[in-house]
Amino acid sequence: MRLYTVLLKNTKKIEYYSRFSPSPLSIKQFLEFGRDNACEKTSFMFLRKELPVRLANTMREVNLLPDNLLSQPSIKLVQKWYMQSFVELLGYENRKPEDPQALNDFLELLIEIRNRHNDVVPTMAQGVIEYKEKFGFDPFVSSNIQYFLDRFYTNRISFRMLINQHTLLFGNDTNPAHPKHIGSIDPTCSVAEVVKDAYETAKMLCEQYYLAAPALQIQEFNMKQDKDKSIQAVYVPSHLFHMLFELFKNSMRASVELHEDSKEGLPPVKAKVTLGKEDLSIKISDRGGGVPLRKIDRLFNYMYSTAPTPSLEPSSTVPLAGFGYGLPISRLYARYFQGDLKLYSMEGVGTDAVIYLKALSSESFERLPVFNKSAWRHYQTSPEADDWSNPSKEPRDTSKSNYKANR
Ligand code: P4A
Repeated sequence: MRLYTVLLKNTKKIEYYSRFSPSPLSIKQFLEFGRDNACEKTSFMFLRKELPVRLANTMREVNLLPDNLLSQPSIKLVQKWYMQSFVELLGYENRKPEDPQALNDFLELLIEIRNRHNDVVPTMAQGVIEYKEKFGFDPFVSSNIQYFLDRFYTNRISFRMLINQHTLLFGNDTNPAHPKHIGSIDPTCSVAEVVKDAYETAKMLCEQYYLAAPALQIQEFNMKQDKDKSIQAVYVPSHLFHMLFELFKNSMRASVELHEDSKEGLPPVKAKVTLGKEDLSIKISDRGGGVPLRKIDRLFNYMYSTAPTPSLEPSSTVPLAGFGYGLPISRLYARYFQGDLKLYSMEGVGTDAVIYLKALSSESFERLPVFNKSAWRHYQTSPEADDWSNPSKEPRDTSKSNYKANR
């Protein structure tokens, strides 16, 4: 086939698959499917449709980004990876699930795709840097990027979740360290253990860099199960670790930098794990001096927190940078299964960070972006005049002719 025929065919396929909405699964469904004699054929038949649907939905949305951003080489590279993976998955549209070769090839392909997409996050970040260097910080483009990357990275988290479940359940790489796990899910995940684990890992980095680290105090309140029973969740421990590790790095950095020269020593970082009927909540509290409310949003802003120094290497100079995309992506992990991550800071004293998870695995449905008219509209709106007053312009000095037109 000639090149444009191939391109036309792929465009048509993306259009076709993007018209389906992704099918969200709950942790309970992941668990039940993986537990009772999981069927590779069933998984294959679900994924050969669902993975292209999820890819196509996000690829349509990439195309809505501003041209100045889309034309950056890093973004082009990411688009190429997505297109290649999409086309490779289409190769299974007509394969027979009864053919063991098809199942094996499919499993290999999923591993290849996972590896191909390993560096999507730093590469997209590089694209944002390239854009910022050429065009500067633009609040309108920043809010576009915020909306887009939140959806794009959520899609990526979900895509990897599906791939990991399939390869862990049906590959020979079944997790020998965690025989109880169902794919990447721990049906009896001890939350306090993950808290300790994330703390210890952050502590090592903190001590390397600052030669000191705050202590940890953990408290548990199990208000649902046996009061003296330590709190368990049905959850993906790696997701929980990712979020907690990020929060501990931030708390340690703030604490050490505030108390470096004080004689009283470092105040401990406190973790409180609670379980109610609906929520499982984890609070990480520090006395690191806090962040003023005005600056809290910036901690979650992709464009703002992308360092202007272009370097794709892992920043070995500041091991506790804790930044880049740590917080915004941690919040996406929490929201992915219907939870959330919030910062409550009191300037001058310290910060409480709370991770909220659903207590019930039957309520933890994947929260997935859908490409539709409403999403499309988000990229079309032009910057308008603010509909709230701007304090810096008031009171107006009517003696001089400095009235500002509203539009
Ligand atoms: N106070 N509190 C936090 C930070 C400061 C904080 C902070 C100065 C700011 C930036 C940063 C790391 C820490 C905290 C806990 C959090 C988040 C912020 O979860 O104590 O990295 C750029």
